[in-house]
Amino acid sequence: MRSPASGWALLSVDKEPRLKLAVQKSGRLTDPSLDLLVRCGLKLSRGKDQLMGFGENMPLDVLFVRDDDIPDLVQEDVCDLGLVGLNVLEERRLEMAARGATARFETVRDLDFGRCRLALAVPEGATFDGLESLRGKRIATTFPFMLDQFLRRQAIAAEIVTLSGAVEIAPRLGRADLICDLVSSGSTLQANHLREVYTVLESHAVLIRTPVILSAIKSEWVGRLLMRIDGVEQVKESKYIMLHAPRAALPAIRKLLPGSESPTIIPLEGHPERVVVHAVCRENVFWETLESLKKVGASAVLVLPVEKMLA
Ligand code: PRT
Ligand code: ZN
Repeated sequence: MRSPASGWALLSVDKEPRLKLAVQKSGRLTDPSLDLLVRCGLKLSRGKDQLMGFGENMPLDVLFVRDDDIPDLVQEDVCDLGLVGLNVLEERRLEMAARGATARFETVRDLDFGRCRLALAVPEGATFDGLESLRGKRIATTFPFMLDQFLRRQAIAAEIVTLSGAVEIAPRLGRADLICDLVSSGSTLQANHLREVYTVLESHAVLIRTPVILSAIKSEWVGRLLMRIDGVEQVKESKYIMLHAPRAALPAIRKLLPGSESPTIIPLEGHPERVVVHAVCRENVFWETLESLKKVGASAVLVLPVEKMLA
């Protein structure tokens, strides 16, 4: 953990009302964060040092940093916005609270990427009969503050072994009885003969903002960015579906279209008993759905991805 305050302050002195958004420089959140920004219409050119990306078509620059630095960069108003994992935010918030300080970053959007969970995992052969089994055990983690809060809430006395990485090998090295670490696919646990037994926190990426009141121009751009993010998040799984169907089959078809509100029904020229249906489905449309649609009389079924949506 580095304190960004003095070094980064130099970057915030320019007079141009350009937004600064902190993004992880190199890690699991980098590609999905940049992908989100591209979908929001941002064209970014990156300098040679790759520390900063310049928004060519929006007054928004991206600062590439370690994810652990993002909460402080934002709450110290060096950056206006930041994209970071909820797990990093929560740990920082609790760490500050332990020192009697209050975190000042504000969460503005929960995002649909960076999904993982902070979970307890025990060696494969070990017995686990619920949280009572944790009593008196040594638990290795890189998130001591979240683990401490969890143990206190459960009124369980256990020893927290704080590590800076490679938590999954701690039980094998005899440094801990079990671990509390981030899990996504579970393959790291499996490879290390560990069994996931309890979720402490469900995490995902979040967009945070500075507590400071922004200038009118910056505020307007934050508003526009949020609206675009909402549009991108809305259409992620959405599909545009078009089909022909007997008018009589419309109630059955409506039931089959996943997450669609009010489909558009258009008469089919020369076929009074048949109609064209256009609908936006907010969920993915699987082959099984298409087969069921065919069974109730649909034909000429087309499924298209939705790129943008503005409510
Ligand atoms: O260098 P920097 O400090 O910026 O990066 P970092 O190494 O601290 O973070 P990084 O890139 O590993 O993760 C960034 C963020 O991605 C995390 O803070 C989480 O919010 C999110 N995230 C999502 C994950 C995972 N999934 C994840 N699986 N972060 C870490 N892991 C690790 C986990 O610690 C374990 O080692 O992946 C391993 C388990 O993965 P599975 O798929 O085998 O279960
Ligand atoms: Zn990190």
